[in-house]
Amino acid sequence: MFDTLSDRLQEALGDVRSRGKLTEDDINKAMRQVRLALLEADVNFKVVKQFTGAVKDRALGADVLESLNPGQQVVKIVSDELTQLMGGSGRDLVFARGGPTVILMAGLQGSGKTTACGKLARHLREEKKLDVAVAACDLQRPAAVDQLVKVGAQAGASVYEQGTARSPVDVAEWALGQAKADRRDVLIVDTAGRLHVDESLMSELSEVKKRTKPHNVLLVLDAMTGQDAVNVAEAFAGATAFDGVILSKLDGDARGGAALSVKA
Ligand SMILES: Nc1nc2c(ncn2[C@@H]2O[C@H](COP(=O)(O)OP(=O)(O)OP(=O)(O)O)[C@@H](O)[C@H]2O)c(=O)[nH]1
Ligand SMILES: [Mg+2]
Repeated sequence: MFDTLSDRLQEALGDVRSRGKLTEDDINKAMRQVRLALLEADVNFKVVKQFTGAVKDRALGADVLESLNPGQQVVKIVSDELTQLMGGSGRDLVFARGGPTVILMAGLQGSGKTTACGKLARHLREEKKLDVAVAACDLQRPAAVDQLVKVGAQAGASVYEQGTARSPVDVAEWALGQAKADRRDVLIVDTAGRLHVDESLMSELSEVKKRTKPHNVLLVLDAMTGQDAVNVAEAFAGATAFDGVILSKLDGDARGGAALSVKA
């Protein structure tokens, strides 16, 4: 998915790269191409503006144009800034010192929360050798519990569920107690989605948060929704704090710009 963007950027910088000498005009021309490439990849326009501005400032300053290979320096600046945009050093999950590390999954309906629970559980089990449990706290749809039971089992995680009779908040609290008693390393809490970021979703989430005190709240966003994912992230950020974002469905034909935009 990022391949298309990468190709377009290579193309945009092709002319600059091979030049022995560069003028401000050359930089401007190249930045116009870079801007187009990013916009076509569905990157938020504010992000694009900031990005090309930062690259230009650095390229025009600090003797880059007078250096021996200005083209390659400009390419390096673009690559540096892209890395920074993608998260720089990146953020890892926070792990609890004793007792289970709680990870709360939040997101809109169908964004990929339950699937992400399974993927994360498998990753933590296989790569970090952790004992992982998942908690079925999506009680909006009766089938949601069954789905997590299946996904959890496939990932080799224990599944804590109590059907749909109790409230999601009670199940969450109960599951945390179980995870402690069973000495699990990690508890991943699957929650219900809603069609929109609305009050009932947010109050349920904040109640679950209060009772389980998660070390990590992860917002799951559907990459296929493109720029709308950015709006959802903003709406969530306005209502409740989250520590990280999981972008689902990146294997689809999404243009990927959302990934670069959400970070900003
Ligand atoms: N191709 C692809 N499909 C995905 C991915 N993640 C989720 N899906 C599909 O998207 C649909 C919704 O995924 P779920 O994980 O059930 O989403 P959810 O957020 O738990 O949905 P609700 O519980 O209804 O709020 C399912 O059909 C998944 O198979 C992904 O990374 N790639
Ligand atoms: Mg689900």
